[in-house]
Amino acid sequence: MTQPLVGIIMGSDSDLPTMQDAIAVCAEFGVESEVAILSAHRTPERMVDYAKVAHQRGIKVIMAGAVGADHLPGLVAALTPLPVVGVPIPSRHLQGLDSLYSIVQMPAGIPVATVAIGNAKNAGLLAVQILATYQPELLEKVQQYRQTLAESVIDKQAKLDQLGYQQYLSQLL
Ligand code: RP5
Repeated sequence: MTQPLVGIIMGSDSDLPTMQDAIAVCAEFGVESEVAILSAHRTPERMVDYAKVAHQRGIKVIMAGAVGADHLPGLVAALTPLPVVGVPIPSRHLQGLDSLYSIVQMPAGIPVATVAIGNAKNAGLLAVQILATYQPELLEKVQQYRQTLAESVIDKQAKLDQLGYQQYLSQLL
């Protein structure tokens, strides 16, 4: 196993069902990642220890998922010079709006690049793209990925033209 370049952290194991999409993206692009459960409110010292030295261990970008008023992404961003991507985890009572506001509304000076509620996949892709800025092979993979996205839309159009919308819809359901 090589040195992980991406740190994927979350407040609890209950965030893992959402954050697994970020882990999967890293694996898909062949980017080594490490996964840690670090709670800003239950294990604040562990969070501080992790964030302060992550860059010295070779981590290049951190993804942090949290629910509600848990300020894990913002606090970690305050403790590290690395880019931090925040993932607002869907919450039971406020459907993740609380998580979104708590992560995205960082005051000036300490940014957290925040993705959509529950969209750990985009967090993973953003982390990969950050690494791709200095890794030409990874940049190539990102471009190939974009190409497959574009082709999937073109394939859908061709199928829609062939089937008509009613038959197309019946196959979707
Ligand atoms: C936060 O508390 C985490 O982000 C987690 O989503 C939330 C609730 O944790 P559990 O009660 O599910 O362990 O730290």
